[in-house]
Amino acid sequence: VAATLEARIGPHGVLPNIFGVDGDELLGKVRGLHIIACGTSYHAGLVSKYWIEEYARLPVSVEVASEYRYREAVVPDGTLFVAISQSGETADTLAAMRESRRRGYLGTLAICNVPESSVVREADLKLMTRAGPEIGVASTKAFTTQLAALGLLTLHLAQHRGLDKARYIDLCSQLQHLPRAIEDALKLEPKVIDLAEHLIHRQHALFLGRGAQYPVALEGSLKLKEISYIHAEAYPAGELKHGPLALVDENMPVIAVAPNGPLLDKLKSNLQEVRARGGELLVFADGEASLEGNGHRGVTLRINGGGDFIAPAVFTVPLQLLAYHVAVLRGTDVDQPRNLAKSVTV
Ligand code: F1P
Repeated sequence: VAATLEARIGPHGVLPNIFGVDGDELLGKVRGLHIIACGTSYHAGLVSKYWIEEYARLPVSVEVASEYRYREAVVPDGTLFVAISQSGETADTLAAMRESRRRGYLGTLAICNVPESSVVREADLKLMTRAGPEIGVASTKAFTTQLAALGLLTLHLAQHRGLDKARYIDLCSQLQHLPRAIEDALKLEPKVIDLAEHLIHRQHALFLGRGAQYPVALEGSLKLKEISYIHAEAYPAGELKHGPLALVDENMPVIAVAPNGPLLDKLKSNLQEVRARGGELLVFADGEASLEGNGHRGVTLRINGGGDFIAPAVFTVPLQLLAYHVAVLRGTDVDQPRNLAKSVTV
């Protein structure tokens, strides 16, 4: 993450040449974004939808490449096509990007980890993540570096769109602080191992999040199913009562990602609904979030989120560690999960 951000934020904010070339002219014309990706990269795109819509006030749609490429999407004028891919060789993402050429986009941007990949070669603008080689099949540092890159893109667009200067500077300093905040989150590992003990004999798990932490809950559940083979689903917490609550009993652990901010009270009432049905709660809570007064008796892990903007990237790390330690305790092959390939090129 430090490498991805390195030399891309100056004293007055995000530098215009974050794409390697000056992308200012193109970015100045952007009136909306279509973000296309698969798997973990798709979840990174979903986080950025919350960021870009809030700070740059531009409409963003995020779609898996395997759907997008086979349907006739409507492309409003001034829409930028964004492909996110760790490898830059995922077949659906590459095909979607090629398909986008005849759909009238303003231009294409690749957010990718491999400079010589097909997706990067074919894009107009390139924003490189600098994660280094991913050893395991399940993406981990690809995700956090994609969030760092998408954070840069968000701030670049926000500046173009006239975000309040003080807020802009606050968001830049949060993003600069991200590597340190992640280092701190890694120190929670011993506590995460204790949490992992709660899941090792489970068949199912339910993840809940709100706002930009909802895609983080999706990613946490994907990591758990990929490497520990526990069936896991993630929902926006407000959707609980629209169906998934029927699954909650004492055999269903519920992992909640609890940000600090306006959505906290809403989440607390969702947790209460789980508690009332005997579900075991594992709460990943911001260090400053007050969880008192909701009858919550589950296990809580306190995380210093480092600010509202970067918190999704910081909370990701203990969720990844949770999946990792559950898998290790269950004895599955963390680096090479069954049935999965690192790069899906067909
Ligand atoms: C997309 C992806 C990964 C996942 C697995 C299969 O890859 O779904 O997120 O971990 O390796 O492919 P990419 O387009 O980001 O390289």
